[in-house]
Amino acid sequence: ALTNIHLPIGIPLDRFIKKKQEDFPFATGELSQLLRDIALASKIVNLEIARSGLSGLEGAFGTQNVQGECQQKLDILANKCFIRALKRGGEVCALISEENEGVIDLGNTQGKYVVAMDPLDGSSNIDVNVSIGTIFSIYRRVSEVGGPVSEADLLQPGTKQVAAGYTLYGSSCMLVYTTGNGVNGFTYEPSLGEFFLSHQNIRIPDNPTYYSVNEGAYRSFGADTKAFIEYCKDRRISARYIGSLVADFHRNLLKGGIYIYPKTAAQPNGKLRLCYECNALAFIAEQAGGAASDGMNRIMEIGPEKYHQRSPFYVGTKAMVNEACGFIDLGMVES
Ligand code: P6P
Repeated sequence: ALTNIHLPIGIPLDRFIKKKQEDFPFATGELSQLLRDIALASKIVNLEIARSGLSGLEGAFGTQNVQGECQQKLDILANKCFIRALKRGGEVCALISEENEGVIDLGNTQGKYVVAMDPLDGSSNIDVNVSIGTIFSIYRRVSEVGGPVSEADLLQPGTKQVAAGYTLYGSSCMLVYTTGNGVNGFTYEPSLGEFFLSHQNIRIPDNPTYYSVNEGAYRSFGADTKAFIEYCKDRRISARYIGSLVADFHRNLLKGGIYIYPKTAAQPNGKLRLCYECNALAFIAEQAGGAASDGMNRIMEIGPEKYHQRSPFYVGTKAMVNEACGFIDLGMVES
């Protein structure tokens, strides 16, 4: 009878990273260390979010970030957490963040990697207890190890990502990432202080379960996006929009669906950021069998020109992304 006792806890993240490292014969362990640094910062941010209602960390800090967005206290805390963890870990020489205008040089001249990240996305949802997330992309630096960091290090196309992922601070805290060999999800167990494998080799379902778009902006959408939304309604596809990209993306990744943030007259390039929001989720989506487009091009093939450039974003179940972009290909523009 003992044989049919199922051990509830999967393998810890550290052991999984080590095991996966063996998939890369030339791996020297730096990327593994980098992923552990991100997991550490995620645990700290998770703790601060969970108790922000009690610690006075809710609400605005009173400053604006480079985007002119009012910074929440937790945005700044998360940014500092990740910067400190990556600086101390030593593997990352530089990073860009939604919260900072230019490249942040961490002084790790021997670091082989650079990171693009949104330390806390969806932060308008913090004070109302809605899930929020961290999004990160990891690249190998193109400049000489030991030399100065270059702009080119942080303006690489998404196809050059060596790893990417997100932490979702939700009803449970999950870390989901890929190193180009599939997507795996880890659930945090606070009492043990560890992430454990809970969603092995995630594949995005083909069935079109959800469509996620802010229909409050419907009037400002192009005819193509309107046509796709009508197409979803005709097929009785359920609408789900949390207004927190990581949460909307994660639900669609597990259940099947599409997330759309289209261009509008007011935002001709959409709202989301190519380098530290779209590329990471595009990598995850593709590794899980899905797709990611700006409506015309594969997200990961766009060559970034600016750290904070925006992109229209269609991501999720491949057939849905193709249908949504297909409307655009048909050139269904406003008559
Ligand atoms: P809107 C949050 O600010 C965010 O960057 C994403 O997390 C979210 O999906 C989107 O913006 C929501 O934007 O314009 O629909 O409120």
